[in-house]
Amino acid sequence: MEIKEIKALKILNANSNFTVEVVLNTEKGRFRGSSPAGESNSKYEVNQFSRSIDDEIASFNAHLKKLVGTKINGLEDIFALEKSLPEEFIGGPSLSLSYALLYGVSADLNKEPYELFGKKNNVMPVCKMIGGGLHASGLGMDIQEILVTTITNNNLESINGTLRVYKRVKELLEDKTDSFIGGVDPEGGFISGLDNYESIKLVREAAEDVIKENSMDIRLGLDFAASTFYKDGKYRYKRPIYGKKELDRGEQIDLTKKIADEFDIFYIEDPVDETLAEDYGEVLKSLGGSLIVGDDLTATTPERLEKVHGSINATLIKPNQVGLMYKVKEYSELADRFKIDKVVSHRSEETSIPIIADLAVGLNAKYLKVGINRGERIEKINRLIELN
Ligand code: 2PG
Ligand code: MG
Repeated sequence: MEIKEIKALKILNANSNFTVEVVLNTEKGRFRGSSPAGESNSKYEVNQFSRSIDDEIASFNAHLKKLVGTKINGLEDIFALEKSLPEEFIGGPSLSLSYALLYGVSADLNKEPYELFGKKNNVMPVCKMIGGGLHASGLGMDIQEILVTTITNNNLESINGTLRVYKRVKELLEDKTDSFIGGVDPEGGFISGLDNYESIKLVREAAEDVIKENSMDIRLGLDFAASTFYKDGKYRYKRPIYGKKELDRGEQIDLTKKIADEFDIFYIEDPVDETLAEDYGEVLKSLGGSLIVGDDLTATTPERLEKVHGSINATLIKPNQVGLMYKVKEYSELADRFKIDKVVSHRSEETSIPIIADLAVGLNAKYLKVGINRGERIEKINRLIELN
């Protein structure tokens, strides 16, 4: 495939902030890649832009002009191009370019994007029910996400079950609170107005209702995003869970165990501060039957996973945390080597391309973490259905 024309432009992401899109023309047509952003970011992830977005795009366009005429024939050529990019473009620009090239190359080879990576797997969605933390502008729970997944080998069945719980959560919120008027966060999670404990209890109740009606195995998850409320050595809850507002490290580990036991939590993401790998390890020791998931801890960065792999048994893969697809692939292979389950994930400020569904399938991830409401999330869910 030859790059005939290529340019970068400013577009809006799904949280009404600007990001970069790369538009590529080849003899097969026009292909677009764009990069998402996060509202709660890890200190270990790359910055999306190294200067103002307008300056970044102007400078990136000057670089892209030099790529016209370049031949890209497969994944290895994309990786080589990534390695030749000046450091200043690593982040939003590099990932948008790689995504556009992934689409262009797969069309050229008459393949689906996931086929460039490998094996097709039956990936199950992990979906957000209720949002809090920075995703709810500090107005809801301290915990960032209450999630639901199902244990089945059929992803359409899984999407169905998850959707049923989501709709039941909505009904229960309507019944039980006066303040709920249907609002959702950028990922499609409801903003409940209930505190942490009551919100988890409500999702448990919704899941039980669906389990009873459909005899499905439905599991609950939490993304604490604990770094967002860890300040000066204490976890500071606005809405205490078991009566205490300020928790030290040991108390947060105990709280995680207690709440996981009480509500049978299967998936536990970032329960402690991102810098405290040994505390993840403590959680893993006592809750090893659940998935202890590193996100802010690991930031899709191979060097981080090398360091902390012993303290988790699952990890998110968010390509824009590292900005380069060759690093994403390296990270994914490293996770396999350490026998760590992989969860490819959306960001709060997504764009509308469904590429992460292809990546989840191609990288042989167990799960795709994604919202089950809002158009840009539904794009990914629908692509998963298509690849079933
Ligand atoms: C997370 C993500 C996605 P953000 O913390 O797991 O849910 O949120 O994109 O804001 O980092
Ligand atoms: Mg997270």
